[in-house]
Amino acid sequence: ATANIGVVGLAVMGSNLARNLASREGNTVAVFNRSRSKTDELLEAHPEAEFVPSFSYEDFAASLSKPRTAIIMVKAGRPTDFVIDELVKVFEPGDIIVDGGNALFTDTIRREKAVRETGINYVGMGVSGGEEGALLGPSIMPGGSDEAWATLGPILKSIAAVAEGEPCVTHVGHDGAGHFVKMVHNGIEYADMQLIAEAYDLIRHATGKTPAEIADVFAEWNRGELESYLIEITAEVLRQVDAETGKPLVDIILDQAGAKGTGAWTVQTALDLGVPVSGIAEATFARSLSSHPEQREVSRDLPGPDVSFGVEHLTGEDADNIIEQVRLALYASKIVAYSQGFDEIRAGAKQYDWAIDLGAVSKIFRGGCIIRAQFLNRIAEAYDAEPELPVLLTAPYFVEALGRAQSPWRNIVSLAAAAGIPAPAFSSSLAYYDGLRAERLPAALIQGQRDFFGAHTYRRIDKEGTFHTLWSGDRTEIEAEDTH
Ligand code: NBP
Repeated sequence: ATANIGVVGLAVMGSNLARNLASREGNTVAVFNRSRSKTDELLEAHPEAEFVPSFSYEDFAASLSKPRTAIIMVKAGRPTDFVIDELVKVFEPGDIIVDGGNALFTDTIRREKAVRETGINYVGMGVSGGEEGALLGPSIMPGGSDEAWATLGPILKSIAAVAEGEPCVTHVGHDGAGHFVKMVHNGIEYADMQLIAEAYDLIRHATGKTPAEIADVFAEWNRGELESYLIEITAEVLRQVDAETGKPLVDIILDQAGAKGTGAWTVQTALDLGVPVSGIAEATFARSLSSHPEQREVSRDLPGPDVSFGVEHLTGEDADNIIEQVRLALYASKIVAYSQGFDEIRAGAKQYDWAIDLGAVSKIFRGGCIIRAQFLNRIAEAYDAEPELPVLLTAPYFVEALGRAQSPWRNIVSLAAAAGIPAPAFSSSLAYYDGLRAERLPAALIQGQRDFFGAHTYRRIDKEGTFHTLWSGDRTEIEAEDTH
């Protein structure tokens, strides 16, 4: 046994993670892949890394020192179960199996329970940052037991991204907590990307600027409070020219957005938890809408507004002014999206009994991952000041930013509606914000309707108890059993 850590699955993520591990002092990395070719390719391409290759699960286990620690990086779903079954056969109590794939957190809860019965530790671990992150330093979200974290923690700290001197890894909570947080990270990523896309679309329609000119706008924004990886790469994508046609690449790419499912998981889970992540939901649905060409085709001639941007583009100061308004609307909507995402993490922690430190989570999002941004420092500060903060966007810093953005935010949402430009994430964020602020909501009327047709009862603002109006009788009110 010569290796202190192993990786199973040597496709792009696994091989990059293995190289990252091997590049750190003190690590010797055992590697294994189902089909031999990937292992051979990795060894050939990277002779500088001292890997310990194996070609069977038995040899792989024998190559690891105890407690054996192996990170699985295979296709999420059944392949992961298959590899776990094989590792359980060759590992011993006290060893650690880590799943670094994008597992659904409920699968992780199930697997942890089953593996724990063998005495082997099981850790579901979220890894964000794509291929580059895996190689150079991802943001890592491990769940699992404290015992496993004691062995795993130092290894993960050595390979994680570093933000402001701190490694982007924390022990999120037990069993599925890490994969839960990774899931919500991806949901927030969907919302952030959609908001950026809407901002681009609005600027283009309003000013007629070219993608390359709008790239300059995003590059400028990246020097301010919006500074983030996603804003940075947006500028890069908008600047790209298609080699074949000479046109902006963004105009050549088919406008149908794909998805691998983590956004949908975030929304489905939020529905189960009763958490309104409307920004993430709109972003997920916007991708779905884009990917129905047959529906879009038959809808193209539906009536639209008489006036629209594009007839006369704004120029000069007017253009600068609208761009600044879009920037503020984007920032405000982004605050809402992140607030909703952290709300889901809080609700998940409560439901599944995880002790998740939201401040620590926001800190590990500062580097390595796709949503990495300056902004995460503000979130960390908010939770440091008040760990039990019920709504993130009520933290003083965000209140100030939302105050600054008020009229531009409203103006941009109205302009988009008037011009017939879809801005679902911008407008739903504003609606959520106004819903939170409202002194009274029409939910009272809904309770009345529910009581009318289903005797679902209601509570009153002026006294304790549960009530029902005899709608089909003499319409007097009676005290009732609470049936929600
Ligand atoms: P893939 O998701 O494409 O999976 C390919 C790997 O799974 C290969 O090593 C393949 O072995 C192995 N595999 C399969 Br398929 N079935 C297997 C089985 N029954 N037994 C053993 N191995 C099996 O790889 P990836 O894109 O590197 O992603 C790995 C994981 O990381 C996924 O869960 C993914 O969701 C997650 N992730 C990806 C990213 C990203 O940016 N790509 C980011 C974060 C997380 P073979 O060579 O023998 O076919």
